[in-house]
Amino acid sequence: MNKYLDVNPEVAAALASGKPVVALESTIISHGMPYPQNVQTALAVEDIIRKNGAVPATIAVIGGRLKAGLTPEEIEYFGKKGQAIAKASRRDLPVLCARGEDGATTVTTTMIIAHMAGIQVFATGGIGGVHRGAETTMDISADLEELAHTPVMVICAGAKSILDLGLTLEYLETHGVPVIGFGTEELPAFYTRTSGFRVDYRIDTPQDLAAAFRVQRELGFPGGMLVTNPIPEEFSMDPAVINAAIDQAIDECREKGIHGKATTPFLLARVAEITGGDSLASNIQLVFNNAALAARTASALVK
Ligand code: PSU
Ligand code: MN
Repeated sequence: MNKYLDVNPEVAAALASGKPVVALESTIISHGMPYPQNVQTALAVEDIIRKNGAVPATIAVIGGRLKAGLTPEEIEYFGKKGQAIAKASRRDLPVLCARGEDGATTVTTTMIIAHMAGIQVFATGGIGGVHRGAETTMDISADLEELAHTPVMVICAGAKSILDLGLTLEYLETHGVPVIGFGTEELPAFYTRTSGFRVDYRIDTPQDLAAAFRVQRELGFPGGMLVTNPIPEEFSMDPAVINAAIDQAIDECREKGIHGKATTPFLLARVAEITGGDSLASNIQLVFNNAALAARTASALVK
């Protein structure tokens, strides 16, 4: 086991006895939603994973330790500190660990720590990707690179159209990452079930997701798999409303000259503000939906 890793006892016991475990990220708590809904959602997601037969492992960096499995108190701490916690991507881990600091794990670092702990399935809301205008800014999320290298299945609701979804799919294709639609042929766009872009494969059951992931391991391929699970119909948003909010947020981001790791948190917060509680309610529901699918898939994988 890695000397910087702490696996929470319940998670360690589940892994040792071959029980299903689902990883969860902490940037969605600190940077993805406002307090207190972020904490309520994170705790509710853990409950949903348990009700669907798996053990949750929320992942974060605390005092320079890589944590697989947080206590409710630690989740509250991340939620309350919010954006004051450093957003930790792959490049941040060496210095954060050396200094004994805290970090909120993105999809990238959650995959890294999940893999170190032996967790294969990870549920979240949306992933990072190729930003609009990346032809000139070169802003491409490290999440895509991690999917190419680290063998974890990431179950999300697609990506928000704060990104260039077409270029994001091109990048994933180049790097050999299978993009699966759960019950759909189309890439979902987080708040909406459709995007106009097709996924590589449609898979309809957790058992078939588990089978494809198992073969990826047996082939000896290093990378992960991206499962995109559309938001339930009743919570999906009007594309016109959400796209107008996203366009406005991107304009403001450019005017303010925001760049680098601050871009995604700024866009997420502005879209949530512009659309009010509606987008937050949708965001929470799609995370619940992904957590349930992840728990069922992790269960199928250990069978
Ligand atoms: N997209 C969302 N919600 C999120 C994020 C992205 O819809 O919470 C977070 C995730 O933690 C993701 C990170 O891994 O932002 C990507 O940041 P960047 O674009 O800076 O790589
Ligand atoms: Mn970026």
